[in-house]
Order: sequence, then C-alpha cells, then structure tokens
Amino acid sequence: MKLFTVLIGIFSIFYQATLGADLGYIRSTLTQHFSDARHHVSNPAYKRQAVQFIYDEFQKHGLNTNYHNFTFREVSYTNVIGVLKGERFGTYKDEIVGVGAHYDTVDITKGVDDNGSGVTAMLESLRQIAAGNQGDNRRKNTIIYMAFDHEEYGLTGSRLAIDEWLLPWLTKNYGKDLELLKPNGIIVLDTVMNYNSSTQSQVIPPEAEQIFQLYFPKTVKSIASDQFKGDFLATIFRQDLDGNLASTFNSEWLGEPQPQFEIEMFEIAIDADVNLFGHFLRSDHANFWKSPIPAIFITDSANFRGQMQQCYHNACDNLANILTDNNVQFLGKTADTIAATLDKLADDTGTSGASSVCFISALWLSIGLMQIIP
Ligand SMILES: *[C@@H]1O[C@H](CO)[C@@H](O)[C@H](O)[C@H]1NC(C)=O
Ligand SMILES: *[C@@H]1O[C@H](CO)[C@@H](O)[C@H](O)[C@H]1NC(C)=O
Ligand SMILES: CC(=O)N[C@H]1CO[C@H](CO)[C@@H](O)[C@@H]1O
Repeated sequence: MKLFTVLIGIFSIFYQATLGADLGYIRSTLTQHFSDARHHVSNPAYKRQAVQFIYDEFQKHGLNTNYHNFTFREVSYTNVIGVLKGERFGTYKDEIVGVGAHYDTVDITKGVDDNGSGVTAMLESLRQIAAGNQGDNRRKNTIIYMAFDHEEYGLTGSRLAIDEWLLPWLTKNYGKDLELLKPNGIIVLDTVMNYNSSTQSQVIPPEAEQIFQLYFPKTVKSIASDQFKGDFLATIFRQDLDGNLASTFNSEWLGEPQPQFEIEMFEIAIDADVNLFGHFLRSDHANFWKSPIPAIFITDSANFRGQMQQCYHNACDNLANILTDNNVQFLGKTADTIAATLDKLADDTGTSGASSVCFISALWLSIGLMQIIP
C-alpha cells in the first residue's frame, strides 16, 4: 500500500508539472499584487511593488531578466523583459515565441481584470514553463516574457519596448538581417478573466455590428447560436501572418479540460484594412503588428461583457467582483493554454510531447502496479 501511495504522489507531481494551473498562486498573485490601481500618479507605491514582484518572479523562474526604463512626458516608466534562451539562440533558426501583458492601469480602477488578469496568467504560465526547464533540458527555441508599462496612452510601453529594447537586442544577438528570422510571435493578454455564462451577457460593439457580420460571419453566428453568452475567450489575429500562433493556441485550448470555457476566433482577412476593427487594436499587439513580429490578441472583450460593461476602467473592476471561482478557473485554463502553446512552439522536436508521453506512462505504470500490489 505504501508503494501505491508513493506512486500516487509521483503521479500528482507529474500532474502538477504537466497539467493544471495552480489556482492558489493565481488567487494570491491577484490579491497581493494586482488588486489596486497601478498608476504613476494615483498609486505609485503599489505600482512600484508590482513591477518589483514581476521582476522577482521572472528571475526566480530562471529568466534572464531586464528592466527597460523609459521616460515619456517627463515621467519614468518600466517594462520588464525576461528571456529563456533556447538551443538555437543567436541563430536565424530560432523561432522565438513570447507572451506579454501590461501591468499598469488607469488612475481610478483597481485593475483586477484590466489587466491584473493578463499579468497573472502570464506569470502562472511561467511557473509551469520553468518546471519543465530544469537542468540541461533546454528547449529548441527562445521564449520571451514581457510585462509592459504605460499601455494607457497610445500603447507607449510596448511601442518603446519593441523600438528601444527588442529590435536592438535582436540585432545584437542575431545579426543585422532580421528578415531571416522567423519568430513564432507573441501572445498578448489583456483583460482576460471575466467569464459570464448568462445569456445576453456578451455584447457585439453596436457601431461595429455590420462590420463584424461581414468579416467574421461564422464567429458571430456561433456567439448568437449560444444566446450571446460571455463564456469564451477571444483570439484576434491576422490571417497567415499570425496564423500558426493562433491555431496552436486554439488547438491547445480545445485540448484542455473544462469545455464550458469556450474560445472564439476572430481572423482578420489578409486583404482587410485592420483599421476597420478599432476595438481589435486596443492593446499592445497592435505595436507588434506594425513590426516584423507576429502577435495574437487574447481578451475577454473587456467592456463588452457582463459586469465589465459598468466596471471597465472603474473602481468596481475589483476583487469582490472579479475574483470568483469561475473566473479563477477560466484564468487557469488560459495560463495552461499559454504554457502548452509556448512549450509546443519552443520545441518543435517533440520534447514537449515527451512530458505527456512520460505522464501517460506514469499513469499506466501506476494503474498496472495498483493491480499487482495488494
Ligand atoms: C529601472 O527601474 C527600476 C524600477 O522601476 C529600478 O529598480 C532600476 O534601478 C531602474 N534602472 C535604471 C538603470 O535606472
Ligand atoms: C453576467 O452578466 C450580467 C449582465 O449581462 C450581469 O447582470 C451578471 O451579474 C453577470 N454575472 C457574473 C457572474 O458576473
Ligand atoms: C482590451 C482592453 O481593455 N485594454 C485596456 C487595457 O487597459 C488600458 C489602460 O488601463 C486601456 O487603455 C485598454 O483599452
């Protein structure tokens, strides 16, 4: 019986390492670090603590961590960027993959959903990625984590992170011919934990209804046939350009448990003018779309769903409203999907598959031994 207990123990370690977000970590991270305004005027001390926490988490999990400080209209801001070098680091074969989220808020909000949720999912995915990165077990491709400051005015933080940090860093480490580099791209998370399974809780932006019908007929139909439940995460991406990252994220999501948490894809046709979709340009991915780096935008649709219709950029985007069991689990699924997507794209030789093979053999082994052991 003792051996059986040990096996169950091993089994649950595998389970923890390969599947399943740590919901306790998600709750404590949101509560302790992302539950009050992170604004340079209204709450600078809390904002400084948040940036320090992100930096420490990046370092603790083995990222090569950097501050990218910048000044905008005489105020100083800080992006945090962490790098996990793959075997192909420094060569044009390195199909870099990344994840990013902004941690700042507007002045009066508590910013739990917007955008404490995105940073928290990013950090939880890092915890899982780091668990699979012990010793010499390096992935093929490099992974980059980015926490952006100052999203709120013109997406300044990410724009400068790309222009002042990322592109010079790529040139320095990979050489001048950046067009030879074929990055997988970056997953940008913004306002991602508001799940609402009530009918009619999801709104299509009224002024954009026709455009949505015209450009995303299948997706709109799918939401309508589900009686406008706000029970999905939205993936927004450009056809072909971001397609590989988007389809990997989508299929990893569908492979996770908890099918009540759905996903909807908004694919912007390659010949469409992206400026038609103003709401789809509301986060940091928009700056990547102007750069040579692919990006997908992951969101719960912010002010177009349920309570966030009132709470968006307001004081009630707070723990009392947002930190529900459903929302924490929904965010957990997002973190798991990010980790699985990064793992898959960073390692195209199938070592990421190896952890699930390992996991399945551990499962079979324990079931087999359970039958042998009295
Ligand atoms: C950048 O900002 C961080 C925190 O905001 C600070 O700790 C660090 O010393 C700054 N680095 C430089 C070079 O100014
Ligand atoms: C879901 O959305 C409706 C409004 O559309 C709101 O009244 C309700 O409180 C929301 N439920 C949750 C759990 O947020
Ligand atoms: C998608 C979304 O709601 N993004 C918002 C994130 O937060 C900033 C500032 O808090 C807003 O300006 C964005 O619109």
